[in-house]
Amino acid sequence: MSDDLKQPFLDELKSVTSLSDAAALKVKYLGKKGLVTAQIKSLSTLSPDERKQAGQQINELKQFIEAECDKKESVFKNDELKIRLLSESIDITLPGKFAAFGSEHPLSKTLGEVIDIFTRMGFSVEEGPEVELDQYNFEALNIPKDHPARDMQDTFYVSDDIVLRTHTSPVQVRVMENRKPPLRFIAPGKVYRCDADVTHSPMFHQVEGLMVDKDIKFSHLKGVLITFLRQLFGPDIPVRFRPSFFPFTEPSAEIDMGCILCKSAGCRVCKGSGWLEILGAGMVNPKVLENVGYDPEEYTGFAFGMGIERIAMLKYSIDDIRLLFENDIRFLRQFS
Ligand code: 2U9
Repeated sequence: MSDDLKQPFLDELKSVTSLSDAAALKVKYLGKKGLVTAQIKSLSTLSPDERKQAGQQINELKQFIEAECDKKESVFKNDELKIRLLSESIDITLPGKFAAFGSEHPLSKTLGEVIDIFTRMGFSVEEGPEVELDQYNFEALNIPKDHPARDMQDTFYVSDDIVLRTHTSPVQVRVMENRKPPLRFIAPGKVYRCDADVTHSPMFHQVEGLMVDKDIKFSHLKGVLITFLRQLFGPDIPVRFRPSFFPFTEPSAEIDMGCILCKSAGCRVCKGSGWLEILGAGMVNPKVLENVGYDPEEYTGFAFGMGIERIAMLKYSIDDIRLLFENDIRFLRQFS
């Protein structure tokens, strides 16, 4: 009886033209209500001998149909894959999509260069809190209660005895309190002063430095700072030292370099003088050494300070400090 089905199946197989046709044909013959399945069910009506023979035949037919349908299915699957691969092929000659690159902020760049120069001269890098005790920000540095630097106009007071540090000098005080000379380090970081115009921001960055040991002299200070400026601005940059005053250094100096914008000819930025003020420095005041428990007869030291915004503005000809903090992408892109 199963042979009755073989020829019709083969006829129908010829007209199969798709994967779904092949699947439908399989269901028609081998599905739950399929033609072959019906024959298998009817086996129970036969005598045991007949059942054995017919069962074998049906089984063979079932396997034959299964194999033929699978063959067709795999042919169509293969065709579908070929079509998909063709339609999804990638043109590797097309230009790629470029991700926009970021760039280092001019302040980070400047700060990085300054730190590199001092580390190459053997200075380590120290940090400290931005919210500071009056004691560390002023008292230890020989800045008395009535000094103009403590004026409410300049200092952000958190409470009577706590301020936002107005310089990174308290870092030096803390390090000196905890260590003995020889010391040679810089203290970079944010500082806060109540001041705002095109060249002043209430938050700005300083790098201060300190070197303390036996027999440290003003000539060491000169050597280190001239070397620093020539590494940062070029080997031919003129440098001059002018006498000045700071409560924490004695003697004190302000250091100028030849104006890089007009090559010392005189311009708007150097106010016609040909010189730019770039650093403050001096020999650490013996009172400050005493305040941290050092014997000023045994140890001497020099200290210096600079504003990173000012250096970045000069280096990159930026005429408004606010440009450094507005994060306007059109401005920042120019430093990539
Ligand atoms: C200790 C002892 C001495 C740090 C110094 C200056 C001179 C200085 C200014 C430069 C531009 C601040 O950012 S600015 O406005 N700094 O002129 N700073 S000497 O002297 C110290 C610091 C700590 C214990």
